[in-house]
Amino acid sequence: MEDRTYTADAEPGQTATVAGWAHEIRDLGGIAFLIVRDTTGKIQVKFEKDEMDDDLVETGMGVNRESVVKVTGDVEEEERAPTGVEIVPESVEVVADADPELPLDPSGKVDADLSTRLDNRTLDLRKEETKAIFEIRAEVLRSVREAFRDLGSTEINTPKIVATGTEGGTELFPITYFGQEAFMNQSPQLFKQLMVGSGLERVFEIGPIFRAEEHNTPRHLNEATSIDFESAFFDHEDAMDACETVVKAAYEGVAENCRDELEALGYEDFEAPEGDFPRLTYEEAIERINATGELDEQLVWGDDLPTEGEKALGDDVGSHYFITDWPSEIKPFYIKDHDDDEQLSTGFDLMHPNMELVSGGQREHRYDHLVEGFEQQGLDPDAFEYYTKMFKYGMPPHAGWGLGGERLVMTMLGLENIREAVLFPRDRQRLSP
Ligand code: AMO
Repeated sequence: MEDRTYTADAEPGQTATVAGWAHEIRDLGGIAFLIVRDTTGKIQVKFEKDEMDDDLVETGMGVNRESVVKVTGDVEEEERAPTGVEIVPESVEVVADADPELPLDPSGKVDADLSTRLDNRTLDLRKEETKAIFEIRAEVLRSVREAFRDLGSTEINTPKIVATGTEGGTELFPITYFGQEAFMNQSPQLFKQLMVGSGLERVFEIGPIFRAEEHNTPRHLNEATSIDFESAFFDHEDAMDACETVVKAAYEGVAENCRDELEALGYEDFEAPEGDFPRLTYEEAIERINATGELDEQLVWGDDLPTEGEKALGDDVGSHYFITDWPSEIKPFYIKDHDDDEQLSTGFDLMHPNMELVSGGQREHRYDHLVEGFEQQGLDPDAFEYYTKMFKYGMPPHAGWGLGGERLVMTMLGLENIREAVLFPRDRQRLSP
């Protein structure tokens, strides 16, 4: 729009046109205020009824809240105005009227439950705090991309419609692809691995993953954003180093570039995690969980860590930490075992004290071992020939990981529900909007 001034840029002495939403209308008798809100903030528009044209006052006062308005007038200094300036209007135009019955109140005075908020995201993101979450999410993705580029990796995009799954057969969403059965992809795992054997060597991808998980929890989505990394000539230790760098970069980017958003969310002392993330072996992890006495039954080697166990350990460690050296039997076929102990895998998880953020590991790059791994996991290697075949033509040792984008934002901001970090979440109940 021509000649539009953002509310944050309106300077005293200027004649400006601001455009935005009617945030509030306050009629105090002889004087009245219309607060106009745009993406940069709010500005007060003052109506002195005796001194102004009746039509102008009527238009200004008759605006329904949340209508889109355009106001032109002189910007003046006014100490008592919330931002220290106000507009004395020459013209007020209602550009798009809003129904007086709003499904939720963007001024935040009336609370709305999460479901109502998700049904009305447009209005929900007019609230400063909700908008702040998505500005921060965008900054997380920006800084993560930059960190990946600094690590010398190339961004790739791999197919989301696939013929076979990788992370487990029950969690796939089937679709029909020109009369043939296909699936929504659960992870770019196999494709990113194929690219480390290409001339690219080190790659990353930020994209959707689809999981037909039945459970409906505050930290699971059926469509999530996976931040994936994979590098040739990396072992699991190198992959953990890269993971630590990228997670810290996300925090540092937010601390540096999202001060207003953090303030809107009430964070006074947001800090990026310092020091190295501790690396505990799986064995140490189960011992420490058992020692907390929080579980009814003691964990034994080979058990997956239950949510309460992760929580007890997280409280005990108190920072981000890795769990390494998992039993091979509970890690997927593509994870390589330690050379000197095939019961022990190079798989690792990065944990936030409250939940798992990342899974990764060094990969099995030897063709024979890989095909064997498929068979052991009950998968038909022939269905994955497009993948296994490339391991016959010079596949370097490699390692990588996948980080849940929403979980990163959720844990960073202490959100109670992962859905708060997704514009339009997909879960058991929610397929629209
Ligand atoms: P995994 O299945 O552990 O590993 O997924 C990696 C990370 O993605 C996030 N995540 C989810 N977030 C929200 N809702 C879900 N349903 C969901 N599923 C996963 C989690 C999790 O830690 N191919 C491997 C990664 C690798 O080895 O490179 C994989 O997909 O934060």
